[in-house]
Amino acid sequence: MRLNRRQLCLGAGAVAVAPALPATGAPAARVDIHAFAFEPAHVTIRAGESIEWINHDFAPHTATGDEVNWDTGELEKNDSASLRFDTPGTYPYFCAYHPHMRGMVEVIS
Ligand SMILES: [Cu+2]
Repeated sequence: MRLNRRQLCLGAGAVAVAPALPATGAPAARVDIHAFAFEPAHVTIRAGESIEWINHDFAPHTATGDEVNWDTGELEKNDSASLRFDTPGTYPYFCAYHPHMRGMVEVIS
């Protein structure tokens, strides 16, 4: 995945360690971004597993945590990004360009 300047700044300013890190290994789940929606909108993985987001729209999208402490960076059409979640919890997220686009990552132990 590509780290951009905005992500690096977010990382440096975050109080806690970002809950999502670059993926290692194959993703355990995939979220398709299609017609301005995350599909599926709710994904459950185990701690240490990764999720891959793929944008199928012409419009750019992101998956950005509600606390803005993690995101995929901008995904153009056919771009993908994978992030690993190590800590159990629920991580609601949105698209930075279209905040009505909502999703939820649930990480179980
Ligand atoms: Cu979007």
